[in-house]
Amino acid sequence: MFKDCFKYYKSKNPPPDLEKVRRINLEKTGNSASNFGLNPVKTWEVYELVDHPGLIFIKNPFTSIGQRYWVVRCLQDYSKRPNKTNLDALNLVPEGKEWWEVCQNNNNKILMNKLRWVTLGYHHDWESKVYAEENKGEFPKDLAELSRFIAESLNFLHFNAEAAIVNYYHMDSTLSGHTDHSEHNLKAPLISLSFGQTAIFLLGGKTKDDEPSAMFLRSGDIVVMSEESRLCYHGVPKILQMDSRFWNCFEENDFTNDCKNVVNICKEETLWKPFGDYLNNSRININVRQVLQRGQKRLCSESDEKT
Ligand SMILES: O=C(O)CCC(=O)C(=O)O
Repeated sequence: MFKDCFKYYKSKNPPPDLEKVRRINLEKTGNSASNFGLNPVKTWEVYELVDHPGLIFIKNPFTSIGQRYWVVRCLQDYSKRPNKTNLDALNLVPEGKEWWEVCQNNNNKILMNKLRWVTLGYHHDWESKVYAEENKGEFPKDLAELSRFIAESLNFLHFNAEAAIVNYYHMDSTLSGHTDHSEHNLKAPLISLSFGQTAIFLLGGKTKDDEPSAMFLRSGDIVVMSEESRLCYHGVPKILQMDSRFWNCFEENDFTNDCKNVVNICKEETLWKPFGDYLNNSRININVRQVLQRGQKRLCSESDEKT
């Protein structure tokens, strides 16, 4: 095996496909881990589940301030219109106002607990489970870059974040077993980021008859579903309250980012407090997918199909 591989890369004619070479020195090219609130890639603890090939688990590679950054983005920013949320159908947020702002102004805990999901980029259609070109918003640049950085660090090259579901869980929330199969590109991995309270995550097989494995997803943990596990059943039967507050274990770091106001909130305890209070009883999961095939520019719209 080793010999064959050695020969492959040594060959002059034909030359090897250099895309296959794992880029370990990502810090030296463009974005560095610290731009995303991540610790250096070489310090990451990366595991692949023996019973579930393709299921990659990265044990919290985020710094505390990095965790805070993504939590603030999910609560304060990604929840804003025109992104879609489960609240749209309920008419609870007055026109021209935003959910987080309304909750903070009235200390409205009931409204705060009502946000269950936000969709970004190609919006997930909960009924048809079909993405459409006409049902698409802008995908946040910072989240797209973070996702690409994680994917490339694991040697999944050319990952484009085109759709995401942000799930907001409270202590009694669950997510039933399902597969994520709406994406045209099922070869690209699905990247899942967890913040806040701990989830029990179940990962099964291709059918509901296969017995699932249970694992904890704690704040900062990353799960990548690729290859064989990409189309496996998974769900969240329980959220557990944990004493540890991973987002408060401050270390010295030089976190900077284009979203200066968000970084400022993360560094200033009084500004961070409402976000920390939310997280004490909640979990946030960001689930990022690539929808299109490599080189594909758009989805066929219904009208294209009729012509
Ligand atoms: O919350 C999680 O960890 C899983 C979320 C999920 O499976 C989904 O959004 O499809």
